[in-house]
Order: sequence, then C-alpha cells, then structure tokens
Amino acid sequence: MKKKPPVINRRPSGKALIPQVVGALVVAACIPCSFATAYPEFQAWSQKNSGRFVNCAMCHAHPDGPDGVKPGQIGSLSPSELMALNQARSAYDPGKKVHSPILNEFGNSIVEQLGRREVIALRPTPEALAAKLDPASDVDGDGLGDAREFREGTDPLSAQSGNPAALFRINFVRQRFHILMIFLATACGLFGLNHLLRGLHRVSLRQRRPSPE
Ligand SMILES: [Ca+2]
Repeated sequence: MKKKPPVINRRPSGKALIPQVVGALVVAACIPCSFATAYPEFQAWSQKNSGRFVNCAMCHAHPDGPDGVKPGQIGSLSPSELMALNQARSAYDPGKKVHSPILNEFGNSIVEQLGRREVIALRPTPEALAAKLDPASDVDGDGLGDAREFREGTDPLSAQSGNPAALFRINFVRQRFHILMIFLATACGLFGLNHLLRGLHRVSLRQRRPSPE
C-alpha cells in the first residue's frame, strides 16, 4: 500500500501574519485621500506646512476620504445622498449652498466660498487656498479662522484644536468678565474672612482679660 505524503500546513501562523498586518496598516496610513474623487493636494500641503498629521477628515466626512463603503464614503450613500452629492458637484460657482454628504462642514464651506471651479483650479497651488478663504470664516467658532487652521494643520471643526497660546489668549479675552468677577469675589471673600478672624481674635482677647472685682 502506497504511503500518503504528509500534509503540510502552509497557512501562516499568527506570529507570521503580524509583519504583514503591520505593513498593511503602515501603507494604509501613508496613503493620502484617495485620488479618484478627493483633492489630496490640500491635505498634503497642510501637513507639510504645519508639521502636524493631517488626514482627509480636515475636509471630508470620513477620515479615509470619499472612496469606499464606510459611513460618509460614496459607496455607503443612499439615493437621496447621491442626489445631494451630484448637486454639490454642480456648484462650480461660489455662493451656492452646498451639502455634500462626503464633505464635512469645512469642506462644504470651502466649496460654498470659492465654488468647485476655483477649488479645482487651486489644486496645483494648494498653498493659495488659505488666502482665498474668507478671513472671518470660523466653522467651529474657536476664534481661529478656518484659513489659519488650514495653514497650521489643526482641526477646523474642533474648538479644542488649535495653537495653544492663541486659544488661551482668545478664551481669556472672551471670558474676561467672568475672570474679573471671580477675581473680585475671591478678593471680597478674603477681605471678609480677614475681618472675621480679626473680630474673633478681639473677642477672644476680651474674654481672657480678668474681670474687675
Ligand atoms: Ca476655528
């Protein structure tokens, strides 16, 4: 009887898979916004200029960009969202209200302010985008304009993201009335406490004096 050759298990072990998985994650992290429907030049410039990590979430609904089937990506859109996407893509001129489901509030604001035609025209010179944006535009209301957040690579949708010194200065000015009130209340409290302690001290001294006979 012919002996069966031993079966060799060629499936890689869990340990052997680790370098492949790590490699895939590194490659995925290094890929900028997909080139098919996004404009990765702006993300790449913001990251290079600021030295901060900037992903597609700066302008898009999903941090991996618009291509895919995850929430906020084209493959996941409902028929009504696809209609909204097509309407947004037709906003070639500025001033048109844009509600693209694959863009976030900042991304929609850029298209509203400049129009898609100019955004596309700026792709070879992404550094010019900041100067084109309205200096008063600040979608997260943190006091740092969208243009500055684009230059500095911070999150234009998070009031906690921004240059720390600038945010401290802005919030200090904004809260100056409350800060003054806290200062006055503390000063009044200390003043009252000081007088209370002095009064108690005087009463205590009076009680220690021997009463005249
Ligand atoms: Ca801001």
